[in-house]
Amino acid sequence: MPTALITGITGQDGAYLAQLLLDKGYEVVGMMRRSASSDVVGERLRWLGVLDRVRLIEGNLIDLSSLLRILHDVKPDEVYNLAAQSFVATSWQQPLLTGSVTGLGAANVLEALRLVRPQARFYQASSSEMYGRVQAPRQSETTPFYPRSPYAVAKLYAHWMTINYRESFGLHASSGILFNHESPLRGIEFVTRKVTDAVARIKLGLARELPLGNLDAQRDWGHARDYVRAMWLMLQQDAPGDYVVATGRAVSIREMVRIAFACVGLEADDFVRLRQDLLRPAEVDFLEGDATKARTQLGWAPTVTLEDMLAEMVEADLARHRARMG
Ligand code: NDP
Ligand code: GDR
Repeated sequence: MPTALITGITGQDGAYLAQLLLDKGYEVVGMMRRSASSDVVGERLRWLGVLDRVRLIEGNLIDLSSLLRILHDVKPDEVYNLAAQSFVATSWQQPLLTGSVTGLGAANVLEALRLVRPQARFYQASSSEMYGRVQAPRQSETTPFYPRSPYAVAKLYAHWMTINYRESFGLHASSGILFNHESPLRGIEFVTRKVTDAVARIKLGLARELPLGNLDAQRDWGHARDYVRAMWLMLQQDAPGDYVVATGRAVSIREMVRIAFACVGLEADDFVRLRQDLLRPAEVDFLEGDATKARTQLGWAPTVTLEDMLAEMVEADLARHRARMG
């Protein structure tokens, strides 16, 4: 039975990846940072019904000694580095923390791997945010990067460190350049989940409006369950590499909001309020990925449309709020 170590197992992707690997017969070990609310941090794993099947181990991306200890004890065959300060807006408020965790944190994992477990295969959670002010109409593995936030700059450092450790030390280190992916387990601060949660509350009479920032930005949105499958596929290849994972369809925030409200028969325009303070200091206006390499080399393709995903998210948020109302 292969063993996988997942950093960031308590996040959206960590939970779906843990479920996928358990279904494939892996022993799954998740690194979790110490929290004063440890009773709730496993909520996503519980929601998927896998909390009791994973082994959780305490550590932190910015504590190299904890990573060395964990790799030494767990002896994983595969390491998925999903942990990060992942919210772009926060990265302007906490740029140094974002650099430490999202950037240097990845270097810590790579360094620990090189020293303790160089035979393990490594996955780095890179991001379409690295394209920022896009240099090509559709972004692929060969499109130059132009990061537009402290988060994206930190991810770019981690991305190049992954490539550098592959080339310098021969590590089987791959980088997935994943475009936005969502699910009912998406953090509530990200725009899709913020919207579906508001749609549910408005429908149930618990809220009357939805404050939003830039509605003109466009994103290429897929489903997290599809995207964690691409992560796993990357580590099953004989040679490591970098892969764009995307649907190839860009949709504006405005249109996404319209689709989400339509799920419950409401008009978005009646509820959306524009708020200047939700605009970002620098915006990524447009992202649309070209996942040809993932399709041809990994045999990967997305299976869920934006419409179906938003419907699933709205349903889940309605169920959550109904349960709370009793
Ligand atoms: P989440 O924000 O849901 O999860 C982030 C995880 O990182 C959480 O488990 C969090 O723990 C953990 N974490 C944060 N700081 C530390 C730390 N110092 N030490 C250890 N763990 C830490 O992110 P997603 O699941 O959405 O994304 C997974 C990864 O993929 C991230 O690296 C993200 O940047 C990247 N990515 C995501 C995309 C997306 O659209 N979702 C697209 C491209 C890349 P806790 O629960 O304690 O907060
Ligand atoms: P993003 O996701 O920044 O693309 O990063 P987010 O959902 O936060 O923003 C998407 C777009 O929506 C606009 N927007 C708003 N965003 C939020 N969060 N809240 C609002 O009220 C709002 N109004 C408009 C934003 O300006 C932006 O243009 C996500 C994260 O998961 C990263 O970790 C990951 O790397 C990238 O996706 C790919």
